[in-house]
Amino acid sequence: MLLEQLKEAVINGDQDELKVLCGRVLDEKFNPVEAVQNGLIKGIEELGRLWTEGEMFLPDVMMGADVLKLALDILGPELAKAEAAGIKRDVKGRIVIGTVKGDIHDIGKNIVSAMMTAAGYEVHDLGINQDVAAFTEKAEEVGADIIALSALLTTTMPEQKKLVEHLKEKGIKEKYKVIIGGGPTTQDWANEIGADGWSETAGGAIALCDRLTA
Ligand code: B12
Repeated sequence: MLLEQLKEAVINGDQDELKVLCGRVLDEKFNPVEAVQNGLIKGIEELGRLWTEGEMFLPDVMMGADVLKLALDILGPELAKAEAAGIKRDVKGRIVIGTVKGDIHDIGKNIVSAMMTAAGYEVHDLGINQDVAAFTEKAEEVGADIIALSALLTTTMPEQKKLVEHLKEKGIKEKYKVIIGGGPTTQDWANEIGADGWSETAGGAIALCDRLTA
């Protein structure tokens, strides 16, 4: 019931309801990992599906993403405690993610980033308009396993290629798996630039990360 309500709150983009439900998760000592994985994420997945099928509009997706982010902020400390207590939440790997230089689209990236966090990854989100050096420096600093690049414009896709080249030039490509995504990108583009993976959806991005870090 609570899981279903969490899912609905994301779909409806209902922040007030979400805050009440997160309060219940905390008060009733409901497993926070369960709340994220089988409640909130189900909501954003459903919203993404409805949006793809034209049954919801983009602002609905944005509101859902905001609600999901808010929930992760509220439940964050509990998720960390669950991890400390050994409740099934291993940090599966470290990911540096961001939107490439020249590009300010971040809705999809934020969804992917939130879902990566919820799926158990340690995520370092650089935000928008980030050059290749920023990705590389952060990845070196935190010992990342994966560098994830979002690009929504055909004019900014070349930044994804530049990152792979930059890593090769520095002789550190082997240390990282590079994954890419965003509207105009394709598996062919990923192959062409030597990226390690591509996904069209946020759910697919998690499956991809799981494969690459297995
Ligand atoms: C919202 C939007 C904006 C907003 C962005 C707000 C924000 N905070 O992000 C605003 C209004 C600011 C904007 C600006 C512009 N936009 Co715009 N925008 C869009 C729009 C309508 C939706 C994009 C979106 O958020 N989709 C929803 C999310 C959920 O989908 P997504 O980003 O694709 O992400 C999913 C997957 O791709 C994947 N994914 C995403 N990132 C990653 C990363 C990894 C690693 C992985 C594995 C997967 C993954 O998972 C996500 C979830 O499933 C699109 C049209 C469209 N239908 O896509 C145009 C669009 C992207 N914009 C476009 C353009 C041209 C612009 C502008 C240049 C317009 C202008 N002349 O100023 C500027 C560019 C500014 C800049 N420098 O970046 C064009 C791009 C054309 C092209 N192919 O180059 C589009 C396609 C519209 C069009 N049909 O012409 N835009």
